[in-house]
Amino acid sequence: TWKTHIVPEKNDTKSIENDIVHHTITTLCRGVYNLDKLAMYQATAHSVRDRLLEDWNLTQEALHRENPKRCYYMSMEFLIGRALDNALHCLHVKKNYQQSVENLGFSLEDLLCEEKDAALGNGGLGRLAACYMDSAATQDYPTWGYGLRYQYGIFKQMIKDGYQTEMPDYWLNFDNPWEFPRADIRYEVRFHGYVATKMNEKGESRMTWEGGDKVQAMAYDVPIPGFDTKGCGNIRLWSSKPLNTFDFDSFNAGDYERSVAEQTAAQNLTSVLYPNDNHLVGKELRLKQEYFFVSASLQDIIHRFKRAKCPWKDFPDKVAVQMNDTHPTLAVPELQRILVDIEGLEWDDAWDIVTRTFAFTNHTVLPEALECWSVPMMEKILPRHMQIIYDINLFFLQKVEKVFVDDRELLKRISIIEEGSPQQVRMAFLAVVGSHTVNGVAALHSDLIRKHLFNDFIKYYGPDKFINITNGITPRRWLYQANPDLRDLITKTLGSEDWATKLDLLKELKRVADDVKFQTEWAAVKYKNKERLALWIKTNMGITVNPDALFDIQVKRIHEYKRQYMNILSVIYRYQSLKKMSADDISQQVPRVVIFGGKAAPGYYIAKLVIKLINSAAHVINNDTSIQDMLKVVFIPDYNVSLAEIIVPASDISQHISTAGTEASGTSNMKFVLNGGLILGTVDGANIEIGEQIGAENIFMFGVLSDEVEDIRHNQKYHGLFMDPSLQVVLDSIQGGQFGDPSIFGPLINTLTYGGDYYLISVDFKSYLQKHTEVDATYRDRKSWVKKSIMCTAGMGFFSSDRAVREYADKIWKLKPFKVEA
Ligand code: DL6
Repeated sequence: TWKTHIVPEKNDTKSIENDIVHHTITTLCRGVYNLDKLAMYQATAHSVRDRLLEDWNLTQEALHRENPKRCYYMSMEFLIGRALDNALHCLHVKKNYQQSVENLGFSLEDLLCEEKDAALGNGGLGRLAACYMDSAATQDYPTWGYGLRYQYGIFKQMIKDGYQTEMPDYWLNFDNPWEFPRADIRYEVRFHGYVATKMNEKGESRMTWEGGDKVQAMAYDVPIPGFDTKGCGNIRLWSSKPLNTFDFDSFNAGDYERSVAEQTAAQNLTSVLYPNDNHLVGKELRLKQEYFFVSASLQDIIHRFKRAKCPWKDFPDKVAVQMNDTHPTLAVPELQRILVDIEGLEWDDAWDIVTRTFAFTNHTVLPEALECWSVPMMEKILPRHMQIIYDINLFFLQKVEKVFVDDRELLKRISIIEEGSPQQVRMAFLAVVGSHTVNGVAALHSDLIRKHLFNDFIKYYGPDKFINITNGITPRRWLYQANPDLRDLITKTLGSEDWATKLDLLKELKRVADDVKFQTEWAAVKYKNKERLALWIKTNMGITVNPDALFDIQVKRIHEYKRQYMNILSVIYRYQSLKKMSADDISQQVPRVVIFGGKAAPGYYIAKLVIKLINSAAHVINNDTSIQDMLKVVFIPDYNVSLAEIIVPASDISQHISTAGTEASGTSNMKFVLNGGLILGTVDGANIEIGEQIGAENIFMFGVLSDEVEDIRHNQKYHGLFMDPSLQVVLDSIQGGQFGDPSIFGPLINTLTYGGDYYLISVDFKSYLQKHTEVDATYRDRKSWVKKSIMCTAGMGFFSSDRAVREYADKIWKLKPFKVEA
């Protein structure tokens, strides 16, 4: 068949070389005389992509033919990272590619570094979406992701004079081999305009949304290879384009600028990812992005549904939509609008379809992250949706009122519309009312949203609508790919690679956790990973760190609730303690390298000051020879997915120290433990379940519990703070100018002193320091430490995103795997 002519069949090194050369000449129009690493990366990537295409086409054809129920994962963020290495592993062709590329005079590892990260996300939420796409593809679930193709991903972070500065991340500078533009898949999306009434074909009166401005959404497909399967998933990203209209009147009148203005505005819609993690900004452009995204995605889903000519009532049997946080919630009124206004269904029938289709994942309890949109803004941009939201709310409140007669306060609390000036639409409430199932992302988090955020809804709906699905991570990227030496050791020990898709098999490692030879091999792998990171730090930052030291890592978005501030305060405390010791005593200490990384939202002043304090402390500490290199501090700039792949395998301990009850789950905690890193953490998010799985003796936990937090805050407010003396000394040293101009850090220190210490650093500081002492003592006993490290990895089966996706498929989507045969 013609298929075999276009898809490379052979994966021997000679065929691979031929394919790479072929792409060099035909795709890139280059010859050997001007072939640099970037061009070689592109030619190699194209040749790998060819090999993926067969699976992609097979999968999509089979889905089209058999038309099983599908799930659509709607997410404004997909933090995918690099694709080439991942694809090579999924296709099991990495070794041969290594050889072929070498035969052509390059090193594959060098080429992998040429790829820019697809950084279309801020942090945990976006990376989770990427892990779930990997697991859905690997387990043959017919699942597509829908998102936006931002031209600028999360900004590049640079550190200048200790401060964060931001540079745009224009990741599409060069040809992107990992996306397929679908110029033929375009939908129109409307904004503004007005609502009118008209008669439909059946003679019924229907609302219609008219006028306004329209833009076009064009599809780009990003194939998501499954591991060990012919199945290949897809993320469809929308890019905004101007409609093919051009204001010739303005042009002819000489107003060229105005005639292109609309075109430019349309294009700008999907230009930039909002760089806020766990924080709402409420900008009009963001609201437009959200509607653009759900409108295009639903048009596409409905187009596919209609091809099979099923009746509308079957829609929820063919389509499950998961809303990744509230960002896609406008899909609820949008589907209702399409069904009632355009398809002519009755309101109740349409609403039944809507609520059997959608499910909603909540990822945060932080008030500043809960999306609310002002009613006037919504009325201006989406006038018909605002009416529909009012109606959804009215019918919902009427039902609630029937059960809770005369409970005015309850109605006010539970209303989708928050009274105020202006009124606001509470998107989380709209998502709850429009969904059949709502889930939190770790056991504690799900309990908290049941008890607080959604408590009134449980009174009305009962508890069953609100479930927990603890997050997971893909073991393919986060161990198999990122930690090749550990991968090989595990595979050798367990006798096969099956653990990569059945992560529970890791528990077999417990058998050898006491085996001295195995421990030695395990420790050697960790050491090598630490050397790899030390080399990166030396090469890129010029700082020498000793791989024999304890590597203590905190990498994540910089946020007050994540308490990087508490970490650096404890580092300063350690430094001061060293300064008080004799040279002999210093030499007896456990050497530490404390590594930070993470971006602060550009407008988040306090978080940016934390970065400055870390860098100022690092400067003083790293240049103080009197402490004999017993402490080093490193702030790795521009933390991203591909850096995480180097950092995570190198940790001895990592910190996940959010104020109890604030971190919904965390997923980097899972990545570190999977790679044999111990955890120093609070009783928060998924830390708790990690402790349960790996054993309390293998995790260092400290701090107040989530149900104590409110009382403590209340006490602090009325009785003032108690500043632990150890903390006071540290604050005094900053205020005394030991780390540069103290006036810089005034606002940061005030968050503790005058600001009421909302995140309870002063409360947890003492137990935090005690745990650090315990960590040092445990690290001295190398044998016991290595055993703990093995037990960490061995206990992580539960945290595979394969398990999490299976839970979504069984409990929410009612979705079966759909195996594609070769
Ligand atoms: O569920 C993924 C991830 C959790 O692991 C983090 O704990 C949580 O902070 C994060 N939530 C968000 C919420 N953003 N918004 N909106 O990013 O989700």
